[in-house]
Amino acid sequence: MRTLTNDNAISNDAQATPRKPRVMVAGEFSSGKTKLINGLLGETVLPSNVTATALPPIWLVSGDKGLLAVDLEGNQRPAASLQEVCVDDTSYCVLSHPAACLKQFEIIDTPGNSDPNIPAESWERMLDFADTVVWCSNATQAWRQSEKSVWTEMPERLLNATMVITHADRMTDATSAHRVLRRVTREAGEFFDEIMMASLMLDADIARIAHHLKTICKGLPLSGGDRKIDFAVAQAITYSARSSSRLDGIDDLVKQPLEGGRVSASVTSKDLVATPLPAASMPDAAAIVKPIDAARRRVAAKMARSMS
Ligand SMILES: Nc1nc2c(ncn2[C@@H]2O[C@H](COP(=O)(O)OP(=O)(O)OP(=O)(O)O)[C@@H](O)[C@H]2O)c(=O)[nH]1
Ligand SMILES: [Mg+2]
Repeated sequence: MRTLTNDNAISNDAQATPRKPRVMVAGEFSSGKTKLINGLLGETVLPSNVTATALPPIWLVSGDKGLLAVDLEGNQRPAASLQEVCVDDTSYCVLSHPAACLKQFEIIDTPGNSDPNIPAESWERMLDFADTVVWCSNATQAWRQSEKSVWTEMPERLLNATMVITHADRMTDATSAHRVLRRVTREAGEFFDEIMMASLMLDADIARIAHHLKTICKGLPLSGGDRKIDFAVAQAITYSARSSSRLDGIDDLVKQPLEGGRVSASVTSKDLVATPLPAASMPDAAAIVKPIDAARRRVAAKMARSMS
């Protein structure tokens, strides 16, 4: 084990610079949370499509590659790989990585809120740390009742959230995609500042989401609770080209270019109103953005004032 150099703003150093914004990625089981995060990181850092074994929440911070596990009492210990982490007695893992986006904001990957293998408490406990939430919902069954139940209980300070309707490439045509988008905007609009539809198989859609996150993180009130992480105990990680198990995760770093999807399906709500779309193709336009309503702006401004 070696001590990691760490440019993570959450550090043991009380004199450290103000911490970075934290984006928690949550949503239904298998909705694409981890796929989105790997896309933002630019490589397959986390194991996606893990069905056999559950993983605890994973908090990604900027720094040399390293991993530690935090137990339910808050004790930290080094971990060599995600494979050795037991979900039952781990509150969350902290994984440091030099990806560019982590220099601007931290990301918290969470188990699916509807995952039958993991209690809801496992992801809900991470809400306290989050400054904003990206909620992934699969376009083929977007905004289920279980999602609405979660959001009706969401703390007010996190109603600055973004919804990403994933699997847009599974939509058969533009008309169906727009129908889903309109319905979700109507039914879930009150909970989200922005609603985007995207195929996570497309670099362009990932780039659009990354741009959106960088933009919102610039003025984001840091309302999440504090947490000091002692990186001196983190286990340094060596990337290997091959993995002995698909749960190795960060040891399983075969660089994978994002696959191409059939359809690019990020569109703006403005497009929906103003631009008739050719029935057979999707526009390669900016993400769907629901205008932030004035009340939300007031809450955000109030929070910013109270934090300063
Ligand atoms: N076609 C398509 N497949 C996607 C998309 N997003 C995710 N997937 C696939 O959906 C599966 C589940 O993705 P994950 O990223 O593991 O989903 P998750 O939300 O992290 O799942 P849990 O952590 O198990 O709840 C994987 O096989 C992904 O490759 C998308 O936009 N389009
Ligand atoms: Mg996942």
